[in-house]
Amino acid sequence: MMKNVDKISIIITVYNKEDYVARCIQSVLNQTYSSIELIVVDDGSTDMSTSIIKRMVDNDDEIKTLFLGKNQGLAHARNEGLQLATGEYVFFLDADDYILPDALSMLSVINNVNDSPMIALRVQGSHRMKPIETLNVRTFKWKGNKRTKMFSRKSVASVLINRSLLVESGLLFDNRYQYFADLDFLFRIVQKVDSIVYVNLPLYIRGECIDPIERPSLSLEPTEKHLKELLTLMFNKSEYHQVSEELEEPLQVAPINNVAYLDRLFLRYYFKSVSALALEKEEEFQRFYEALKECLQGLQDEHVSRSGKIGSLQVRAHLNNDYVKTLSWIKRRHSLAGWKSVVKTKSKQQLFKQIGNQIFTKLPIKNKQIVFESFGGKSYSCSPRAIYEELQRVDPSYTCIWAFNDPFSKEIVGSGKKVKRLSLRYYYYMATSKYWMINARVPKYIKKRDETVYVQTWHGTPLKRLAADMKEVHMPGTSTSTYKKNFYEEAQRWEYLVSPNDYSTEIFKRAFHFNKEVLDVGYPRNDLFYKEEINNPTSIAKLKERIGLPSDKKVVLYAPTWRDDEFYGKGEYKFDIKLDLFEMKERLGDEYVVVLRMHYLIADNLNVEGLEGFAYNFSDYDDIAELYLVSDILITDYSSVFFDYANLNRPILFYTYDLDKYRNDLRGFYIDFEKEAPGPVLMTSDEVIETIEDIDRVYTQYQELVSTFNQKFCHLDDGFASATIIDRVLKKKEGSS
Ligand code: C2G
Repeated sequence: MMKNVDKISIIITVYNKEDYVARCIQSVLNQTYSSIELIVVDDGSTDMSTSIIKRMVDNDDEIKTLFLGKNQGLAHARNEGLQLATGEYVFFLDADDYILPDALSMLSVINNVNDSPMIALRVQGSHRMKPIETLNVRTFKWKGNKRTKMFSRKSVASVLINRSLLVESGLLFDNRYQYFADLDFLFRIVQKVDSIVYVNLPLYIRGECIDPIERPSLSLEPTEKHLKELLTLMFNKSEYHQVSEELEEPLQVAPINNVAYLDRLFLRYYFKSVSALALEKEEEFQRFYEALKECLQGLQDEHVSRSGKIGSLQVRAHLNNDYVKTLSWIKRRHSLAGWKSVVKTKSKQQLFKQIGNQIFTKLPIKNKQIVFESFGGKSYSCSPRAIYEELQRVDPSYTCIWAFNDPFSKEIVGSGKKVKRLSLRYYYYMATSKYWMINARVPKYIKKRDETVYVQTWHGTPLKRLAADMKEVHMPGTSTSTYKKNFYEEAQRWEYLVSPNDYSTEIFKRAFHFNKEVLDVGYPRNDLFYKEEINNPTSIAKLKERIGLPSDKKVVLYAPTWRDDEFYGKGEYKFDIKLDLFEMKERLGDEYVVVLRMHYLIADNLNVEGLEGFAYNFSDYDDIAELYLVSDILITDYSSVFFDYANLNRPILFYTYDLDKYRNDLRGFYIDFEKEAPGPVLMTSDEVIETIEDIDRVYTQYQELVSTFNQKFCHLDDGFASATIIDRVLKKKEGSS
């Protein structure tokens, strides 16, 4: 019976959670429910967690803390916390999670909750937070076999448990488990309760794992780490049958089919994670082969027979100890799953993917064939273009393929072929080309063969934090850990990574976890600035005329970046121009025109009505490098464009109206922006206009900063980056193949 005066012991277990633990403890301190006993168990943290805990509890006698000298595992830490608990209820809270301020007081007034010995709260990922509809609180009573719903999260955190249940039965967490200690505990405890109340209110918030590579949460650890424990669970299966005779007053509970649940869980694991292990790390699979067989022997037939035809054949081969056949069924199941999804989804894309990955990748690879792609097929631009054009000049014998979303609208020079990205032909070229020269990520569903040499040119010197260096990711449709894990896996596919300067090399290696060959040769896309035949007043004047800009006006290029948290959907971002273009026209229009260049992720169509002859929308123009050449001044914000533009030694203004938010909440920066920016950092449209009116004087003031900046960021750019990359990648490889 939970009454609103019952004391709740909240047990927070912490191991190396310096990024989250303060938020977690604070969420308990903020509770509006009054009768709380907070217990913090620090399981031998070696990071700042210990000092953060000490600072937060700071001589508060009400808070119980336990600092275990060395890390002894979650089960042990939870047990230690239980020893200190005196409340009617215990509630486990993991240090990377937190609860909303009214979580416990709300529970105490919800009807159904009152008579339940176990109360489970709905858990919500912090990146999916929606406002809470308190009026529509729904509770469900899980009785009988419905109690197995309790297992789905495999965690005891977020559940209130009547402590007398634990005291009477002496139930503790089993130290042998690191990953499955909670599940083992739940298997045992659900046998001791008639029903569990589930409160469908997202009061328990699961924090995101912000470093899934170096410090993964338990669930993100690789299969081989979990597997040993899952096998132990399976070998102890008989223990989960026993109903609670050790209770003083045994409860009248209907038997619960823990074993069936465990068998199903095991099979799911066997067909998914274990099969993936067999395909990716066969030696690990071999190591567990015998133990897996023993577990399969203990399964009830009905579960196996529900595994589909090939699944059953795989199990049979495994039971017959036929390793070769088992592996071959795993491979067939894997390939068949792809074809099945083609049939199921009836999607052309799925079909192309399947033909590409399963068939084309078995064709011979063509050593003199290269796929080029920029910004996911959006443009003919950036470093892939520069390398391509140089290759056309020095060795046109290569077959070059350009991937575009809309190939008909693109014009390329030389003998390259255009192909529609994600078409069947595209999959063919991706599968059979020896080289990929690409400036952004390639979706992981496009298989890369071991023989393919993937040259990642990337697309900018980083100012804003990248990949693993970002804290929480605020982009739509992804969680922090998925984003970073995908990024990590992508970067592991690169054979070469192009770097524009030493500063980027250091960051790239760390943020991408990249330890293959860095081509630290400067940016191919900047080569043109150093080519006299391109970067001279006559050629620039011609270019200006060709693209439709008035020859008698100077050009201000406005090229801002995108905002992670302002979007319509995945990959489609909003941008609201905060420059007062009408005022600009009024004050600068006699001397200047403005070229507006939105970032390639911006989906908004710019409206330049009323600004004809002054503001030109060049957002769809292929290569920004040419816009750099024709412009006299650059206005940007946090975009990497200024690192490239700096090569031209022309004035750069930073219009950073949301600097604090962008730097502190959204991304974080690598440099002391205000100190190192090679131009004035401006907050209002008015300041931007005033600065342009006085540009010569302002630019002179920045000369010293500009030169320091250029030494640091443009020191490798010399006009030969493309040629060097061709030599280092193609010529070397050509020689050895
Ligand atoms: N770009 C552009 N027009 C803009 C902004 C950017 O053409 N208005 C191009 C430039 O080539 C720029 C590149 O896109 O260098 C990357 O843009 P950023 O604004 O720097 O942002 P992002 O795509 O997030 O890449 O290491 C660099 C980072 O990854 C940034």
